[in-house]
Amino acid sequence: MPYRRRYTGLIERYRDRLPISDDTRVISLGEGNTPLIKLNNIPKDMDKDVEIYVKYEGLNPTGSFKDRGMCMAVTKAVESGSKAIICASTGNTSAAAAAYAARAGIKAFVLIPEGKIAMGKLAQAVMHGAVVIQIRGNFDDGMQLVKDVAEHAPVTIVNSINPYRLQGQKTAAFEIVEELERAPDFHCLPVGNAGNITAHWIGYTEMACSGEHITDACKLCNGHCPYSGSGMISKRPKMVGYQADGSAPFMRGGPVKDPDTVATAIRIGNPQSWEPAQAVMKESEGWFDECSDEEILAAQQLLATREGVFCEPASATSLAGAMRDINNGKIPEGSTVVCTLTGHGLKDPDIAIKQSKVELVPIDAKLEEVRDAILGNM
Ligand code: AN7
Repeated sequence: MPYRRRYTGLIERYRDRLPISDDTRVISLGEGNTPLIKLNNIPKDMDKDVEIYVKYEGLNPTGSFKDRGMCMAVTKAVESGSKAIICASTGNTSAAAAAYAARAGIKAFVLIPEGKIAMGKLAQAVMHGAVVIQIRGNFDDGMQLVKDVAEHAPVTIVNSINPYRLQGQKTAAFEIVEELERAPDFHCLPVGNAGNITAHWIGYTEMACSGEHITDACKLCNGHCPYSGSGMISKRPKMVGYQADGSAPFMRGGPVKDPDTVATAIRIGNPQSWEPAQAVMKESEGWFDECSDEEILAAQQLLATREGVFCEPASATSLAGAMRDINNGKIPEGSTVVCTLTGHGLKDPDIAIKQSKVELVPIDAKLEEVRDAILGNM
């Protein structure tokens, strides 16, 4: 048997491309290495000649892409001697922060908007022993409070304003390039704070880097440009960011006061990575657009019923937008498209059940009744 190294997470995998030293204690749960699934049925249904892949980030240890960033943020927090981390969150960041803090043996404080967080995410934060602080306010209020309180208490912020978060998250782009042996033509993501779309651009840019700082966004790599001189890819993708229409500050040209959407993960009105995301769009020649809640839920259901992939509502925004732009020709036929599915469908079971048309009426536990139930639905 050939010796194969056990996969132990993205920090070990990409150690030479991350700000990690030999004696750093790595806090990992085996994050990364997620499947890039080629859609079989949806492109056929659309009658379009496009290759659509979904990067299923819901298969990370806590069920979202946040684990990529959180392993780096917590590893660096522990390295610097921090005993506590803090974040504001629409749910997934708090779940990841809680889990990685538990793993590291430090404390996690999480600020969440009252009543607007999916049940699975709340369960995770509670289960991992985080101190959960519910505020009468939204994510944006929580983010401001976190910034303020961090000046008065010995806590490390692990929201994506922590630069190590984006360093971890850039590795998703590495994995995609390694699998496709090139960059896709278009990379579509749901956008909230715009940290993840920025992180992907850093990743692609490092892979395209031929030794010089070629662009403004490229400088975001902070000198961690291991591909320097190699130029693994010759072309970077156009980055496309989709927001929920009730929560679309990038489409309105500035912060939105009372953001609202069924996709609670991206219910964010004042994106923390505003400037970098604008640079990403300019450099990649990509664009922002918005999707309605109906489009988002329809795409979520389509993925589940036609492809067997269950993602949370916010995640489906990437496919909802991509399908519209494929249909209207903005994404032309012949393109290779990657849509990031940021979180697992099990995060938000309430939404799934609520939109389901299946009637859960019990029948008698008798052969005839079960047989009729089957034959009546063939
Ligand atoms: C499933 O957990 O901001 O554009 O506090 O959970 O990088 O903010 C979540 C964001 C997309 C948006 N999809 O990513 C939080 C939080 C899912 C998410 C996003 C989030 P960014």
